[in-house]
Amino acid sequence: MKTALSACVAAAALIAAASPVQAEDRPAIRLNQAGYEAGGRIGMTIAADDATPLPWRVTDEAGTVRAEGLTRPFGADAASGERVHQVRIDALPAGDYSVAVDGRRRAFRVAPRPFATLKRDALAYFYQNRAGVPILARHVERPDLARAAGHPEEVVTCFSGRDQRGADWPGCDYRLNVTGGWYDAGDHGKYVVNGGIAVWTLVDAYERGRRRDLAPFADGAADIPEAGDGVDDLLNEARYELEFLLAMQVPDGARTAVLVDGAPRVIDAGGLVHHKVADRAWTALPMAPADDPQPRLLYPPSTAATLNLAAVAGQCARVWRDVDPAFADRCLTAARRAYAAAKARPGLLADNRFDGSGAYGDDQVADEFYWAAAELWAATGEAAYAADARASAYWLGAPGAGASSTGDISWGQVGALGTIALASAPALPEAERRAARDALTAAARAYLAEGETQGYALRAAATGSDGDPTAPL
Ligand SMILES: [Ca+2]
Ligand SMILES: [Ca+2]
Repeated sequence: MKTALSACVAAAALIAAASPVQAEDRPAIRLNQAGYEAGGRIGMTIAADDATPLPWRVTDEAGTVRAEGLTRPFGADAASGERVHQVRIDALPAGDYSVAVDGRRRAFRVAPRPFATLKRDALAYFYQNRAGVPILARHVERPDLARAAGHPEEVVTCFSGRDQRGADWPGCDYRLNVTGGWYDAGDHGKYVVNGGIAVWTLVDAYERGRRRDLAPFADGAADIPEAGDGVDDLLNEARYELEFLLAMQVPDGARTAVLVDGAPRVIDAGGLVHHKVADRAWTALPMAPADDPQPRLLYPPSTAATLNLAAVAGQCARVWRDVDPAFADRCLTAARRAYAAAKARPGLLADNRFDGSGAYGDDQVADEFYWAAAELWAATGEAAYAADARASAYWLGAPGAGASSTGDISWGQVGALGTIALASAPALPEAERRAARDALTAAARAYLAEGETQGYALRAAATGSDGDPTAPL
């Protein structure tokens, strides 16, 4: 390893020595490296200090000029720190082209569906993060991505002992079988509040496809073990996490400690949902899940985790109704229990006090309440859930609502998920569905317009919110 690394460093030094103007040689024509959609608008950004427009020209493989014009000087772009120009081309047919600007040239491709493989890669991410089962070589891109099962029998009890802030936790007298689900991105923890948004997004993609008679992951389309079982593969992958989320719910009558006024207090926690299952202490990096030597523990229930289950289990009750009615019933029961438990305990906020895992703290759970009420309303049509959704500060038209109900989405900002549920649930009153759809359309237009204010046409301004209310750690 060291020898190979040394060789690389030496080679890089040689290249640097031979290229004294390396920084200026960077391609100044920046474009979409995956290609452009045939028939769609083409945008490019040129790094250039010039105050006046520069001529540009697009030629095809035969050298025939297919488009030409002048760049639009944009000026200073805050996100990149560069001064840039922009090129806009209305459309080109599929083919290979090159663009020339100011003595520089760059090749690009226009194709009917240049991003078609992206969704497959995105879904493969979830399979490769499955806990509890071996990741099989036949389902992954390279043999070295296969691995042994991590935490194949995760039957765990509650954290006990002193936390990093000096509070003493008593543990609990029950164990839950929480085998399965997905690991978080960077550690062996399994967290409800980021599992919830991921499940919801996959199931929502299934629903949106179905409304348009599309099934991008019809049974057999994905490279997962459940391909061929008769169920849409998107639902298979989502259910792998959903089963874990359901298992994280505290049984009726069970008692465990939660944080009340900064101190652990034992309560009847039935219906609440544990925030996470994770290692007692941080492990070294890198470490394969199967090699994790740390004890695994349930961490205290939180209102946010409980509402995540209420929302995705409510969505499950609707979507699985004609796929697996028994599972839909199970989801609905869990969703109702979770929602009631969260209403009874609205102030259980996770904070950063345990070693070995991220806090995923979120001190604003009004958006989670809105999301859960919207999903349960969509699932049941019941007036009590409708009343809660309408009474929410996130309800469209409520004072202070607006961007929060339709804007940036993250694990801790889920208001827009509630609005999307309202926009699409067929059981809801048409006027309210229309209001939700109109608000979402307006938000989408605002993101597009925001892109026009950016040198690289990014749909989020350099000074905008990053979506996360708190850091995960
Ligand atoms: Ca399947
Ligand atoms: Ca929140």
